Amino acid sequence: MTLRPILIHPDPRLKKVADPVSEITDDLRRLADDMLATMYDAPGIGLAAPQVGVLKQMLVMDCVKDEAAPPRPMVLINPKVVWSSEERNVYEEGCLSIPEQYAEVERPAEVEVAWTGLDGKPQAERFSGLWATCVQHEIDHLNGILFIDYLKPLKRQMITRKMVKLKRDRARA
Ligand code: K1U
Ligand code: ZN
Repeated sequence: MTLRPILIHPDPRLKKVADPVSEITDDLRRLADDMLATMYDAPGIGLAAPQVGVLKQMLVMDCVKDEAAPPRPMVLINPKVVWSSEERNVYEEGCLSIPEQYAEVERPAEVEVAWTGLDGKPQAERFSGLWATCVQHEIDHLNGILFIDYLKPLKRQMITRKMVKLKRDRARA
């Protein structure tokens, strides 16, 4: 298992629509293991394949907050939101591709998502709370959408400028 570098915004790969997965291969299983390890290491509660430079429709997440509770690592291949609640929820989101920047984003409070598991079987589940926020944030990544795309242009530009500077400073170090 390998920790993969996480792309930092702005990067053209974070703005592309990822390709559907057509076959579950050993390479894809390795990618899922690497993504989970990279997510836990960051630390984060979710990670989408484009964030590690792989333009495939796959995401991982684990939103278990209680440290005494067992972890619940999930791998979702070709996930689709098949139902959204009318009720909406505001959550202060972060993103591993936009480090140390947080902003409130409003999304449906509950969603039902259908996907293919690593075993190739179809699955579906209704998510609420942090799980609902996270799965929508990650599915957005698969469609080239970042949480800052929901913010006012001025705030988005300010964050983007900070990220350009962060990347420049990291490249110099
Ligand atoms: O997709 C990503 O960049 C991961 C992102 C997921 C996310 C966070 C908050 C709301 C929606 C989606 C993160 O994991 S940012 C880090 C984070 O939220 C966190 C880190 C350590 C402990 C708990 C949370
Ligand atoms: Zn993100």
